Amino acid sequence: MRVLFIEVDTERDWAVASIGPGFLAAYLRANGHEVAFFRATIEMTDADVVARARAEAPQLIGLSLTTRQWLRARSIVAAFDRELPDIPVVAGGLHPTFAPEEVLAAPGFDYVCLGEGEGPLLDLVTRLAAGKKVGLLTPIANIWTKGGTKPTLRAPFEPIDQLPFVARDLLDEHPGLVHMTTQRGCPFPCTYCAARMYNELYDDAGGEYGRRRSHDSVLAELRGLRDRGLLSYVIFLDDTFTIHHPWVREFCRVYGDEYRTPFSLHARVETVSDRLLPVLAKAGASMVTYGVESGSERIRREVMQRPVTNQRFRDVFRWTKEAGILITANFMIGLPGETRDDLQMTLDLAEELGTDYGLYDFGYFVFYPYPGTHLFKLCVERGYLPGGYEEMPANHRASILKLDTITPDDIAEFYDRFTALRRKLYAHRAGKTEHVDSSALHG
Ligand code: B12
Ligand code: SF4
Repeated sequence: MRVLFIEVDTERDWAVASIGPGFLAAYLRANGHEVAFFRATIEMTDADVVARARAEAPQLIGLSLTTRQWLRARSIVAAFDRELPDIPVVAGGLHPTFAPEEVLAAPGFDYVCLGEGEGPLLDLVTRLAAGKKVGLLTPIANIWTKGGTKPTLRAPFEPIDQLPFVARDLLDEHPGLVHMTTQRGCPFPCTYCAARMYNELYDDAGGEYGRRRSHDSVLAELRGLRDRGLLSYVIFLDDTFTIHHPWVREFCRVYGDEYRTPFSLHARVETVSDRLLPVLAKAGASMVTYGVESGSERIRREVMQRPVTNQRFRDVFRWTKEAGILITANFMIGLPGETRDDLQMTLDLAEELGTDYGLYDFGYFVFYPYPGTHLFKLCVERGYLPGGYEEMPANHRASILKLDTITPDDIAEFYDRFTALRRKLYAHRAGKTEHVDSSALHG
């Protein structure tokens, strides 16, 4: 069967397309199916996307959707419904997983995949290829059919090493700039995070969502790329690369000996130490992204479930700088319970880390409550979400919430002050030309 994956770009073209379809495509190919891919760039109208999809002659269309991508995807799929009604559409990823009823209610969406997609999508494709129906009487675990009831969930894929390497032709990478994932799942409980909700989803299904590939598997994938001359910089996309130090140390030992190709990673300050950072640096780590999120310890503790002190950020940033690794960080403003004082603390901490503790660059985002998260539920319960919020884009630059402690104007003011601070930081290090990869600065 021929499955077409479409990457739905939102405000600008992303350097890398969704990783999920990259894995799904590899799995389908390994099982004898054909895949195609294209990017619905922002210039394309819905009619353009329809024309391109028609030309690809798929038998199934698959979309991977974050909440940010949802509104545009809905419009595109409505056009499919009118123009290509015979081609079924399946959606997966975070938004369909945590807002499945909303997705299935929209015209043109036939199936939603809940959670991890390899096994469920293969089952769906096999069933459709054989001309069989999928529905109430013939359910597939994880696949929710339009008009059907919520499916059961199968346990996460094990052993994870048996998944084929991601289909890189679907990622749209710049040659040599390699995006890698070594793990799935994150053990931390951040209340704003959609990614970690997969862990909770699977609590009910049995099985642990958190899994990490073996060194052999990761190194073999890198070796294959190097041998084809395609390895000049590695971006580890794992939510927290530095979980489980024995894994990280052994990885650094082998990677450092064999590759020493520069790489970037994401980490939480609780998961690094003054001993681990030099090990990472020696292996080739050139940049690390930390989530700071708030400068208010109260907000981090009471609202975000991130009970770490500001002093820990200062220490870890200093150690990272001393190890010779560039630091980027992400900040968030506009959370429930925040006051203007909290916003000021966040701005102050960003400035302090930038001026005195080696922060090289940062991203700053206005909080948007993602379906499925704890903060989404809190916003619903407290009436912070306005009527019709589903139609408002998740753009991270302006707040859609009606909070009782700060106004949208307060948030907009601090957003502008973050913009000014970032400009100041750039001016501060003007003349330097180091490369910062775009994935490091997303929220
Ligand atoms: C790498 C990454 C990026 C990359 C690539 C994007 C991508 N989607 O892969 C880049 C830098 C482009 C990016 C950008 C952004 N990102 Co980002 N990103 C990630 C990150 C760290 C890893 C994704 C990944 O590698 N997943 C690994 C694969 C294997 O897992 P998966 O995507 O879940 O896919 C599996 C299943 O979901 C399912 N599945 C997925 N798609 C499909 C499709 C079909 C048809 C089926 C059947 C199944 C299926 O099967 C897959 C394989 O098992 C995640 C965090 C995370 N852990 O997901 C955040 C995350 C996805 N990003 C997020 C955000 C907010 C953004 C930005 C909005 C940032 C910003 N503020 O501007 C942008 C928006 C991008 C967009 N177009 O909407 C949020 C999304 C929250 C939400 N509910 O929408 C996340 C969850 C981070 C977070 N903690 O909140 N991101
Ligand atoms: S924000 Fe980062 S550390 Fe927190 S749960 Fe999500 S992925 Fe894990």
